[in-house]
Amino acid sequence: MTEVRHNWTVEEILDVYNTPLLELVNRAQQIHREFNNAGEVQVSSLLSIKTGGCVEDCSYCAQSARYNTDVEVMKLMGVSQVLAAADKALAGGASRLCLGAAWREVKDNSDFERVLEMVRGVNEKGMEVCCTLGMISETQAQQLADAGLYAYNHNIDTSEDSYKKIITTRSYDDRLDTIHNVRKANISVCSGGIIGLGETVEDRVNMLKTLSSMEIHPESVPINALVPVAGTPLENQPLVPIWDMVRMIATTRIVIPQTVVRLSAGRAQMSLEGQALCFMAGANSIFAGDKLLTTPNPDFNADMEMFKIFGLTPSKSVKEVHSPS
Ligand code: SAM
Ligand code: DTB
Ligand code: SF4
Repeated sequence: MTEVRHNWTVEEILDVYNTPLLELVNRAQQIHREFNNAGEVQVSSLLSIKTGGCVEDCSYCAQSARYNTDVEVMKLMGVSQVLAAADKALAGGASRLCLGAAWREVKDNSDFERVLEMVRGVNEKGMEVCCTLGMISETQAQQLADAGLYAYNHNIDTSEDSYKKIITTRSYDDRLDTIHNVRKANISVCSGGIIGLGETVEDRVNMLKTLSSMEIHPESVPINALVPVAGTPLENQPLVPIWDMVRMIATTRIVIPQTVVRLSAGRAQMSLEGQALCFMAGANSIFAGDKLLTTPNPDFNADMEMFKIFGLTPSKSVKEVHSPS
């Protein structure tokens, strides 16, 4: 039985990342099979409940008010609109709905009350509800937990060093504090990052070092490939080579073996063969639906066809909190 470790060193993780590719995929697949059902993929649906106009300066983001992007600013959706979207996602087979807001942080106001109502409503439909609303306090995390929130997404994005080059309006520690608050409220933690920002392999490895060192590993780790957005400082970044994505997913699977590794943003730019390799490397979750938050994602039916070809089935309700180590 492979041991779940929290003491991986940067050198060890780097060695894993640099393993010859097919050997790396093979090792990740074995570990994946040891810890998880490799025939199942957890499907999440994303809904942007408040879009654009964000005060933060995250260089990759279409929703920052500082950049001139095509995104149309939209104030917080109404509860009934969100519940209708939840019905649609449920009918399509999604077991989780993730509600995203372009906020720096949650404020204690009527908007937050409305989000709590959304969480209660979606939860009552039997779906796992996830939110990604920016920074939250311990009390706010507890309020979300009381409303029935299942998971909270808050990415560390990259290494601490590279973070400063990508975002100046908040610190790595701010990010870690929110993750800590989420954990204290017993909400499932979803935290990962983006590759393709111009970071080095060492930055990627350092990000995995931070995640794998957490006392309790995140129950899910999204790995996003940058979707370059016109108008943002990273608009001209080259697309992430699929081999980098495969390496990153395999390395995540090996160092955080029990987690749900989500093949997140960037799938619209990937071939089916490339995605097959990502699943072989241990990815076991995707975002489905033709839109992520603001950028395109593969069509839902195309994804179901992909699952059929690969012989994968969407898991109805993944219990991500299966006594994590
Ligand atoms: N405002 C909240 C926050 O920053 O936590 C929630 C929404 S934010 C859009 C969620 C995550 O999406 C970011 O942390 C980042 O990892 C990812 N993301 C944003 N824009 C992206 C892009 N253009 N390409 C890939 N991933 C992106
Ligand atoms: C995550 O790691 N990826 C999702 C979700 N968490 C919220 C967001 C991807 C956003 C991609 C860019 C966009 O559509 O604006
Ligand atoms: Fe705002 Fe989140 Fe986009 Fe950063 S990533 S600009 S915090 S919406």
